[in-house]
Amino acid sequence: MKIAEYLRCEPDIQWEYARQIGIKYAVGRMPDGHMEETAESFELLKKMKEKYEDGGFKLAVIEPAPLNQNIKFGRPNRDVEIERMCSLIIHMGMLGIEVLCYNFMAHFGWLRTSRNIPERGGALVTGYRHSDIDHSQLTEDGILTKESLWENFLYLQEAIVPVAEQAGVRLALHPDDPPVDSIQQIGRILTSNDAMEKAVNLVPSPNMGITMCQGSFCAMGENILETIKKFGKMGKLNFVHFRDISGTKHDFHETFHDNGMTDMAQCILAYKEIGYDGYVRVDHVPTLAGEDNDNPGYCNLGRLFAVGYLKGLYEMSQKELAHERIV
Ligand SMILES: [Mn+2]
Repeated sequence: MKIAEYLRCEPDIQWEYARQIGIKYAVGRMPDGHMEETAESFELLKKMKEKYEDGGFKLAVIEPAPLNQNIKFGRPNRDVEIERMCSLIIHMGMLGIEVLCYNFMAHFGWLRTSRNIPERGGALVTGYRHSDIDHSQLTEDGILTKESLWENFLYLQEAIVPVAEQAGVRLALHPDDPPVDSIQQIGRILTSNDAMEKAVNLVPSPNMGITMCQGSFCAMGENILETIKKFGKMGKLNFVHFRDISGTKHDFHETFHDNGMTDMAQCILAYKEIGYDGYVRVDHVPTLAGEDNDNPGYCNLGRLFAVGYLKGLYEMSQKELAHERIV
């Protein structure tokens, strides 16, 4: 596996840290407020790629996709958004940007009800408690059923999967986070191992796969090792988010990477076993002492710890002797 870091598209201190801790690959985020034009313009995406290269990183993954709520709700103007996604995929192919990480969460993206839960030593993490939300209250988007979501997802897949195949880009579908049935009567469908399997096979293609967001699968209650092996053996692992939680889908909080429910060392060995050679990035991390908590999940110190931990496990997994000892 290749260890990447999620880096905003303007050089900042995270870029410096990433260089210093030996990261060579970037998961790039198109500029906020300009995602749409960047997706539509080959020139802008090319410039973005070159900026990462100038910083010492190969831009390997784009996350997330540009605006796509109309697609998710199946609104009449969804085709504009679909066309834009297709342009992005075609441009990515031309520029050698290998993977697009996208999701199919409508209205609510990754959602938390708390952003300052104390974890080890008082480090702050985010959490979700389903009962903290009044689910009888509708949002301005009203009701969205799971059936509609599946139909709308199929409509999207029929459009983008052949384009991705043609462009040589891999699609990495992210599961829902939190993986609950619905939030304020907005349905959610990518909430189990089976649902993810169904989703990647709706429009079959070797280019279609998943983002193995370990924290999301963990919240589903799925066995993470089996999930890695299952999708790995199907050739459907296109990207990995390395993250952990504690709790259940209806009540969980995030954790340090060495302090959650999952045996992370065994996960890395499972990726090795299935021969995963794609990209992995650490996902949400705790906010540590002295850091402001304005951007929970994405502060610097926790990332440094998490990347170091991931690099250590990865290096161990590459040594056969260590492999025998751990297993
Ligand atoms: Mn994730």
